[in-house]
Amino acid sequence: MATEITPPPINDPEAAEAKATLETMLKAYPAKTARKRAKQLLVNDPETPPQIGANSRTTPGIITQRGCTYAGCRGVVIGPIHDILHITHGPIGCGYYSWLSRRNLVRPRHVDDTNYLQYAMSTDMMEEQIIFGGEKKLAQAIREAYEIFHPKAISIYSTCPVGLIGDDVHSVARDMKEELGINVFAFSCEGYKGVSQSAGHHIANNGVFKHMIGLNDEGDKAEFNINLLGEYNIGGDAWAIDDVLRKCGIHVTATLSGDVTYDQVCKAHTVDLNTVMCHRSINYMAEMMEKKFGIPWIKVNFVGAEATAKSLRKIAAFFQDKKLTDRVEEVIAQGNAELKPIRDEVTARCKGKKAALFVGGSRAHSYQHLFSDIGMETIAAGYEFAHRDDYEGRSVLPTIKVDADSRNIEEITVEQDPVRFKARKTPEQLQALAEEGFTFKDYSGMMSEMKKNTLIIDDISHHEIEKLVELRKPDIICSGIKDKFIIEKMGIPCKQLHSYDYSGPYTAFEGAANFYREIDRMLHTKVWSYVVPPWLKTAPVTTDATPE
Ligand code: CFM
Repeated sequence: MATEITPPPINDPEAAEAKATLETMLKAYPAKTARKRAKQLLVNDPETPPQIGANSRTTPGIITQRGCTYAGCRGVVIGPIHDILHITHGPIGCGYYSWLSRRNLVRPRHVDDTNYLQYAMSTDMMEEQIIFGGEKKLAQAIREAYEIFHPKAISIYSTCPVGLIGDDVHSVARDMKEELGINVFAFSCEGYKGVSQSAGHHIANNGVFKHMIGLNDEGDKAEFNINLLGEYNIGGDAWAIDDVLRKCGIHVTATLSGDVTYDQVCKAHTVDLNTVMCHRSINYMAEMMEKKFGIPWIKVNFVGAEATAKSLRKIAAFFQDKKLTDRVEEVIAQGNAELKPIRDEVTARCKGKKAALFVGGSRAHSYQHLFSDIGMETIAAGYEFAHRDDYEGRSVLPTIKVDADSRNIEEITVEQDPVRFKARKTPEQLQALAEEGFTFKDYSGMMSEMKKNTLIIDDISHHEIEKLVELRKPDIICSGIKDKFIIEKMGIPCKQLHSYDYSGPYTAFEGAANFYREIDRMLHTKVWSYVVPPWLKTAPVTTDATPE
């Protein structure tokens, strides 16, 4: 029996088709699983976004794209800070699989700059530590790492067994901080701690805020001084954004955490505005910095030409400075002029083609802008681990139920700093901004920017991807390494939107040009015509073929 997805559409064949696709996907599941999945498979309505069952546990047995809490903390948010040592406390596998697997690029500023990102450090827990405890081995590893590298700071990450046996990583960090005289801090980011890597982002935000933000009050001297939060420099994205901001005269003190140093993070609280790229991974930090130091935040997006222009204009509007506004307009005009011939050429070939995007907690939304730039429509999209607000918009935040899995993650209490809190705008300035229609924290989520009756699929499974390809035949799918080759064996190109398949950057005007060309190339290479998808193969499969 098919599970009910949405109320039956009245005289809307498009909605009926969308609903039928989702029902076909659900048919293979046992009734209980289908009921749960039905809350995560929706037909979109941009006017009144339907409620989605996001950030819930994946049913065991379903092949998910998700990662673990340790990955979100160590790998995503803190790992890219390149001049502190990152030590994984756990068996060697966790350290090994988080070694250089994310393309958060770094380039040294000076010849004597430190970059530890090519190292994988682990306490290499063995049976003995699992039985008798691993705190001594951890302390020893910290000492050893310090003696070899003399870093400015050391960060420790707990893996699953550490939480199970109860090692107190925080007290080890405190002792070592005292012994070595450098900043040492730890994260209880055991893989099982939350339903996905999203919990690790939250834990990381708390730790960065507690142990790094605010340590150095000597800020950079710049007229228009901002941070770029939630930008990790995958394939050089942060560099492309920084280039365009620099042309406008906007200074970035810290990018959290793409190509960033420990010192930059320590003075991040001195800026006047926080701009947030990836809302999912860093919204906690933006909120905490506002509360403690008075830094307001706005959502930005530098993926796509229109989005880049809109974000630059919004930053300029915040500073209420004519000079800056003029320069921003010049940069936008120049960027668009350079981009236009490429965009036109690619649009002529790609217009009308269909994309589907399943990635992370941010890009499934932002990359739709790049596709619409070249006349392509996104027919289905979904996040791996985002929450309801990333789909439905921040206005639903008060209605999100806190379940046992979210209660597991510490909510730190942040208070206004009695000395360092400084309102960045006077009430009059805020009034003027409001009159111009300027809004802070205005993230409206993915659904309101997608067409009516498009498919929204949260935490998509391999089975559902196969059905999507079979039934809706997208011309390209953006996803990750776990799906890439399954999709390509079905004759559909798959662009990896986590790692960018060795290329990038894809942000700002420069990145847009790169992406248009890449999609054009992938769509039009002849190789896909040689692939026969499994459902069109008629030859019987035999297992006893005699070799010639
Ligand atoms: Fe934010 Fe990211 Fe993403 Fe993310 Fe990620 Fe990533 Fe991502 Mo892979 S922080 S939510 S946990 S934009 S690693 S740089 S590509 S899943 S969509």
